[in-house]
Amino acid sequence: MNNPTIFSQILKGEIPCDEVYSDELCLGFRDISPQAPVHILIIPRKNISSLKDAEKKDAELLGHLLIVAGQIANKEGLEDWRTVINTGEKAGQTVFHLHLHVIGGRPLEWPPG
Ligand code: DGP
Repeated sequence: MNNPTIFSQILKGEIPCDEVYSDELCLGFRDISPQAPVHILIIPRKNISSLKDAEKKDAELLGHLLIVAGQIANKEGLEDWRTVINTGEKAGQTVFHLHLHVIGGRPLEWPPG
């Protein structure tokens, strides 16, 4: 069973967010602690803790999140951007509701820290 997180509360409207996108499958909003001029999170409405817990039946949903990432980046005027999914604590995941970061608006280094 997946524990509810702060993102569940955002989805329910219990905690406000700076929303940039919404549809029946996902919500996009600005990160509270932006690491670049554009830093947006896309979260599925379905409570999946992390990519470790995604199942084959989630394939269409996961594909949808990527398509939405491109649409949001386009709307934000980004020509180049990075999509990140941190999976697990040692990879930097702090909120255990699957989410995709869309980061851009400045040059991004590689490899990440
Ligand atoms: P990660 O480290 O990949 O689990 O990313 C979690 C992100 O969520 C982190 O960049 C900060 C952001 N975040 C945490 N709490 C909130 C919140 O209440 N509102 C918003 N907008 N972002 C949040």
